Amino acid sequence: MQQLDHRASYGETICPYCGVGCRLWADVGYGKVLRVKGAEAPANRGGICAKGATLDQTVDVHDRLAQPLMRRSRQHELAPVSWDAALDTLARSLAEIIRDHGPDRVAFYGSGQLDSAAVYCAVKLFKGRLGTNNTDSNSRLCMATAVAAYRSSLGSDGPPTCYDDIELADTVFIAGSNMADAHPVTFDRIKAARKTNPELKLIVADPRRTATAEQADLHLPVRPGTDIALLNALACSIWQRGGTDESFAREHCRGFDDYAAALARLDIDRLCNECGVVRDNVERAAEWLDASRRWLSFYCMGLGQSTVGMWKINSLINLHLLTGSIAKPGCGPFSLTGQPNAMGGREIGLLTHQLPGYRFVDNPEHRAEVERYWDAPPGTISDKPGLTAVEMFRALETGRLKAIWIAATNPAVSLPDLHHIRRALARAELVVVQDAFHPTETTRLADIVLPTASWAEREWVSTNSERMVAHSEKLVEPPGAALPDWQILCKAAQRLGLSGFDFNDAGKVWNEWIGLSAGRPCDMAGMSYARLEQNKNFQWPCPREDHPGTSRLYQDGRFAHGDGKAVFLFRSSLPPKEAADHEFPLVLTTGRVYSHWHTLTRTAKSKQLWRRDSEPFVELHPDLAEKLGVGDGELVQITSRRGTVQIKAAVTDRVPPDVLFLPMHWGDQFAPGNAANYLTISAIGRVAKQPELKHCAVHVEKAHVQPEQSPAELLHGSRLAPFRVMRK
Ligand SMILES: Nc1nc2c(c(=O)[nH]1)N[C@H]1C(S)=C(S)[C@@H](COP(=O)(O)OP(=O)(O)OC[C@H]3O[C@@H](n4cnc5c(=O)[nH]c(N)nc54)[C@H](O)[C@@H]3O)O[C@H]1N2
Ligand SMILES: Nc1nc2c(c(=O)[nH]1)N[C@H]1C(S)=C(S)[C@@H](COP(=O)(O)OP(=O)(O)OC[C@H]3O[C@@H](n4cnc5c(=O)[nH]c(N)nc54)[C@H](O)[C@@H]3O)O[C@H]1N2
Ligand code: SF4
Ligand SMILES: [Mo]
Repeated sequence: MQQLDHRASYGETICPYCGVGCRLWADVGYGKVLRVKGAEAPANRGGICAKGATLDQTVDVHDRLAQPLMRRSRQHELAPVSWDAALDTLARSLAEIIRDHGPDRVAFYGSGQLDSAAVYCAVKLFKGRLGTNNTDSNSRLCMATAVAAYRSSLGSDGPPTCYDDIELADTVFIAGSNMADAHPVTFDRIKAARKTNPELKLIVADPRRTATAEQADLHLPVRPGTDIALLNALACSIWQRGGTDESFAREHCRGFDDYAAALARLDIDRLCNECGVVRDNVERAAEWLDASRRWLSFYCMGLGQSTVGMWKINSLINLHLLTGSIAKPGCGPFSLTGQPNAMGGREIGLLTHQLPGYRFVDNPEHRAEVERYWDAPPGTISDKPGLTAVEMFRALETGRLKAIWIAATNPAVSLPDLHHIRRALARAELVVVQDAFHPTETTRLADIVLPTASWAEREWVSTNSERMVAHSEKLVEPPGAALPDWQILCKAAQRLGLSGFDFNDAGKVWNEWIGLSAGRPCDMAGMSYARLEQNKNFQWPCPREDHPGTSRLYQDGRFAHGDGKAVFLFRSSLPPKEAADHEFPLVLTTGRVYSHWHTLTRTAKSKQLWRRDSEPFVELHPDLAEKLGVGDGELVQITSRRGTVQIKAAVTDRVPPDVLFLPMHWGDQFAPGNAANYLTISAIGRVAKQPELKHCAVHVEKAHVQPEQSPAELLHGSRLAPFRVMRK
């Protein structure tokens, strides 16, 4: 950080919100963050969105957690305690459960918002010391399908592309992503590229006419859950019109003949019928992709949050392999990472089946390598993949799992089927929550709450959507006794009597981790902490201290499978787990708005953001509104097989008549009892185990009961309303 005078200074950090990973300049004075602006950096070139620009309003706020909290029993309220008391109880309870029932009765549920040092300490503690792979993160709700698809199609996780590909592409295909709202600075870059190059075509596949779709040359309003049909129709049309790059498909890929044979059996009209997109538009999109020398695809939760999300993404990658539009500048599949360090979690192994450096728990050599590195006796790391996010909560409800340690995520808002999540947390013997704020929907249900230093209050390292690893400075002191996440994990490990956690700064943790990345696909051995601090960012792989980093993967035409080939994986359509029917005739899809971040613990603090979107709403089509006798702004009651909520109608023809869109942001604190996830289904996919947050069946009617308080009163009044569903 640069000192300007004795009170004022200025520093640089990465934005703690989305995976674009914008670098920000912050003015600091009197120990506070005063102002935030976009910095000149590869990810954002000075750009910033409204969430980033209002970050200063989220730091020094009334509900920052400054001390550990604990309750004596479930009948008592949470009360402040010392770190000693909190860590003693935590360590004693965990040790007892492990002694009596074995390590697989405890779990760590983290997040893509933990920095890399914290992820490393959590993985080392749970997998490498306690011996349980019940070590997952909210990336399971988010990027797990992308991870599984990259691995199966290309041989390893990791987007092969970079932001510089945007200006080099002839066509950009955005599938299941509302970039304009969710990754705005990258979308701005696409808009700017189109100004400079009016020939650059934009295709958007989304059931809704989003702010992103509105900018498109061609919007494909795919019926929710039917992307495989759309993507296969595109493949078939490209193949029929001779757009296949056969030499690439044969030389660099496996499975082309089988794939082509599968395409030959397809009937484009039938597929168009299934996905609800008119054939002319499918043909037009195919023609553009075929005519492009280089095309780039962006995708996010519209593909990923599905029980066949991995298959949807395999189908998209097939299109790149078919046209040879991959492993070259301006080309390739580009997953938009949701959270600021979800990539870091993937690299370091915060998914139940992974170990640091894209190693896997079911691989004996990988386990042995990591055990050696950690001085752990052979056999310490379990060979069984652990419970994933949704499975953890099911296991808590059934009693198979007894303790859960939750960090940097708010599952009492963000997991599907919230009535079930609340039952699960009520049944747990021990719930530890590590957060920067209190109360949140989840801290309220905890036995022990651990206060963390949040953005600006600690230095940290994160990896963004384009594999760019970046260092952030500490700008201000954390409140009270709050500590960085990695330090809390180390202190708890030491209380448990475990070795290997005596790091005295974040740099030491980082330098230990990158040793494990050496020689792996995400090689960061050349990014020592000192080098990162000085040069700010590098893209992996970066194997040596004199290596500049790597902007694109597979440029030599060798993919990460053992034989160097990518794989065509033809996937047939499979319907979502819960189809609309006579009882629940409409489809509910959920997602984000521009102005808010997830469960509102931060963006609700900003007056500007709150003014823009202060209340939850549900988008429904004018024809449906008319049928229900509901006007814009009137309350509707939406019911699924799991719950019912009351929300104001936003009548708009941006959604089709049989689809409702409900933002995920408002939980019980801001809309008691009316969170989107009271309705959603917890069905998960077979391989990636990602829940189907984008699709469930609902019934809707005009609401006849008015709520007692509006969400705005709840926020700006001094008292927060009690939850409707209390723990037992
Ligand atoms: N403002 C803001 N930005 C964020 C976040 C935030 O909370 N707020 N969160 C970050 C995180 S963690 C994530 S994961 C990303 C998410 O970023 P996105 O995935 O872009 O955002 P969502 O709104 O969840 O969903 C995107 C779109 O998927 C569409 N969709 C629904 N069903 C289908 C389908 O079956 N097929 C297709 N093709 N599309 C479908 C929805 O209509 C929606 O417009 O955003 C990141 N950025
Ligand atoms: N219906 C529906 N549900 C969804 C989605 C959807 O599209 N639809 N999307 C899913 C996706 S993709 C995601 S990523 C999840 C996101 O869901 P969550 O991860 O639950 O959302 P956040 O509000 O980001 O939760 C982060 C928590 O960490 C706290 N926090 C902030 N800074 C720090 C810190 O430095 N350290 C610690 N320890 N805590 C901190 C915040 O106060 C907050 O409580 O939601 C998922 N749920
Ligand atoms: S685009 Fe994403 S990373 Fe950039 S300022 Fe906005 S929220 Fe932050
Ligand atoms: Mo996400």
